[in-house]
Amino acid sequence: MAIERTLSIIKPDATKRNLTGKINAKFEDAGLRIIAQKRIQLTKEQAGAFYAVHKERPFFDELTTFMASEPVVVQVLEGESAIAKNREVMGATNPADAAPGTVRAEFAESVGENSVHGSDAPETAAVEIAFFFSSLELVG
Ligand code: DAT
Ligand code: MG
Repeated sequence: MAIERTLSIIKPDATKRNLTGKINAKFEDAGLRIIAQKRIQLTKEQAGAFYAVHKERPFFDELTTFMASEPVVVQVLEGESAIAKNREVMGATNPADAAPGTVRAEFAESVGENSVHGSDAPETAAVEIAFFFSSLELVG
């Protein structure tokens, strides 16, 4: 067990429905601390760079168009086992499979418009945090 940092994104379907506060409450209730946060509008190119790992997937165009469709809130969450804990709070990628009480079970609209992103491993968390934040913006 260790204190970790993970990159979270509150996606366009959720910012559009004014759900940022409700989602943040779930993170904080789970013991995750929001140590950096900003609201930004991604271009389709920036969304593509962030999700480059998925560029060969059939849903890549849909995903990047969606991520650039409305503002997103990017944030860094810190806490004990923050990467796995955040994935637990998020729930499964497809909201139909997400456990009750998770962000995706409560708020996601579909597998594509699923309200939140969370890093999946320490290596990807480091790269994804650096994609959006400088070290001076991380106030733990
Ligand atoms: P996660 O966001 O749970 O880490 P992922 O990394 O497999 O899931 O996929 C990244 C995003 O791509 C996911 O949040 C929504 C979109 N996506 C994944 N599978 C999809 C599908 N079958 N159809 C449409 N969008 C999909
Ligand atoms: Mg993923």
